[in-house]
Amino acid sequence: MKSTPILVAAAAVAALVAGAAQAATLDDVKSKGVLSCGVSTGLPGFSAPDANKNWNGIDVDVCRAIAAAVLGDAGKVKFTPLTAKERFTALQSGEIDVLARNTTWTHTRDTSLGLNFTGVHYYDGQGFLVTKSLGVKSAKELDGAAVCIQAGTTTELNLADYFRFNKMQYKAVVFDTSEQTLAGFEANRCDVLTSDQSQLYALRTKIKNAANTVVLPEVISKEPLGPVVRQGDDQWFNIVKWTLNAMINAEELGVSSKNVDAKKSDKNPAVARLVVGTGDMGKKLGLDNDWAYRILKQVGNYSEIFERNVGSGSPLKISRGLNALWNQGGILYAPPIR
Ligand SMILES: N[C@@H](CCC(=O)N[C@@H](CS)C(=O)NCC(=O)O)C(=O)O
Repeated sequence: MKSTPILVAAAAVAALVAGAAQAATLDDVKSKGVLSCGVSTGLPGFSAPDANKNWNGIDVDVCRAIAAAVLGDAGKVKFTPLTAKERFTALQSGEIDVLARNTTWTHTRDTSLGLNFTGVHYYDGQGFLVTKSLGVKSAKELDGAAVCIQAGTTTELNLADYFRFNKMQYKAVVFDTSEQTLAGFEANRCDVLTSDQSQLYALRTKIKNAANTVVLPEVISKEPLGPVVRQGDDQWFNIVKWTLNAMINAEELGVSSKNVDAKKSDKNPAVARLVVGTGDMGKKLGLDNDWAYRILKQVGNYSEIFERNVGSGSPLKISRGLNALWNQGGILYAPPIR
């Protein structure tokens, strides 16, 4: 078939876009001297600014770990707060280098947006928060409820599936940020607030009358949350993926921010590959061989980032559950560094 001018032009644009997508993010980040990380507008435990405008959370620590690996300094991160609706465009357009914003890995997002999920740093699932006075014990009793929800999320899609499948009606009351969603719930604009369960715990820490609310037992979806990059830059994809894997493997190997210096002389070859970079593990990523040492020294292993942000050392007090290591009753399993 002979190509029409329009087809030729379209192919040229596609080639340009592909070329742009292949631009080395690693080089960009190094020349900027800072990592641009897309986070939420404020979600305790995941990504939220404190009174001094310092960002904290498990997503924030993933950003810091990448900066430690790539730039040598976990502090060299510029955080860009994004609503659910804005987040993918910000990554596609190059405004951010990586998205770490409690974002669920789904088929559609991984295939049709020009983006790639690099792994899972928190296994979540969608739940429901109600006031005790509603007198409801199960989500199956929510027929006819008004539901506060955030736009542009998997939450919206799962809610529609769940109610349709269970032959129930609902009225969606839709907001753009979690702050607005919570305010809507507290102002009785809805009977129920639904979101990822971790976020219900996070929001509960902000509710004035938290003791009058209850999280219902049903978990209606799988929400594997992970960092996202653009398609077409395999080196950057590898760096983000192995930053996460380094933190998980470190927990498994008993290496933490506290003992990483002592572990430099450990006899276990797996520990040496991680903290000394034996086998040129850093070079294979396009980094230096101290990449993982810096992640662990400056940010910590997975257990440290979990506990301080969402676990026992945080107001959320979430137990490890599914997010425990595979050999400790959970499903966290990182491929080996070798
Ligand atoms: N994991 C789900 C939900 C993500 C989401 O945006 N959840 C809201 C519910 S609380 C949130 O985090 N808001 C934070 C914000 O407004 O910036 C997804 O990827 O679609």
